[in-house]
Amino acid sequence: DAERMQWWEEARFGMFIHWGIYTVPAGFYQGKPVSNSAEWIMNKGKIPIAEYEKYADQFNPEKFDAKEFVALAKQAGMKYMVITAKHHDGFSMFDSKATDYNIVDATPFKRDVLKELAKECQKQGLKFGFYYSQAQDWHHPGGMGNSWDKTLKRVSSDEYVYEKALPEVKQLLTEYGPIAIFWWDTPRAMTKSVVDSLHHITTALQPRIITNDRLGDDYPGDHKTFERNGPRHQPEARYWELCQPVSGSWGYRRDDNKFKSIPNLIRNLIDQSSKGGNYLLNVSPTNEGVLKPEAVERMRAIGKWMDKNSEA
Ligand code: JFZ
Repeated sequence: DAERMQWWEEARFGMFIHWGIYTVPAGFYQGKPVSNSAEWIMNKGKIPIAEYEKYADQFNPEKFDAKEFVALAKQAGMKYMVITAKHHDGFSMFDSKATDYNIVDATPFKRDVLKELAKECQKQGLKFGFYYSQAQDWHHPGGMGNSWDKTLKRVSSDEYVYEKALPEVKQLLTEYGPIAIFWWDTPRAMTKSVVDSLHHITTALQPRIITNDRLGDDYPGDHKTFERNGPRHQPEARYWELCQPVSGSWGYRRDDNKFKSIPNLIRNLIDQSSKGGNYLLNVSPTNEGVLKPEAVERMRAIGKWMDKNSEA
């Protein structure tokens, strides 16, 4: 186990990417800003499924270049990358076989960005992994979390997992090369048997995979996850990670200018790593597929600091 965790323990710094069709409304619904992180807009704005689906028609991030993203992460000194394969809104950012509600079948863009990033990470020597919202799915009638769309004809959560989550997880672990990390999020009350299945399929298909602690109660995973300004003291856990957005929101919203200062980011990195933890710093690609210049500037500055301070 220690051997499996070795690269992760030495990595210290990774890139988190929250990207989805919520970058089309980019924090605004019916002309008004919707509070909270951009990827929650469907929930916070109580947007009906049929209406939210239309954002997919407008999602065409033609400036996206996987090579540039991976190179930027590398240059910043990051050793791994974790991207949202499916967030709570239920939209699959890859060529899902389980649903047409995905980036290839439902957008004019038609490119599998996860495949592009997986290939590029392998080429440039970065570890690659997926964030996957296993419990919340506001688009599927068995997914959890959607209490506002009364047109949803409810089915059981098990049905959702067997129809969508399990097949998608299986696909992500078999068609995208070596997957270093599976990052679960927001556990909710699902039956023990489906949670067990999600866990077993993940470790069976990629035995060296590293998982976080957000699958469900019975699964502490390999490492603990802390959020934003979470504990900065030395936690008891041997393996832990602090995740934080570089600005105010995980997903891109056009009014988000709360970029953390460069000294603050460098201090956070030193703080985590000196206490034995990893720092997963989130960036938010826009609906054009690029990062805001403020984010790029910060990655480059961290990289410069790394170069200057690393031993020859
Ligand atoms: C979750 C998501 O809901 C959010 O959109 C984002 O993806 C983030 C990384 O994870 O939000 C959480 C989950 C757990 C805590 C806080 C926010 N927590 O434990 O404090």
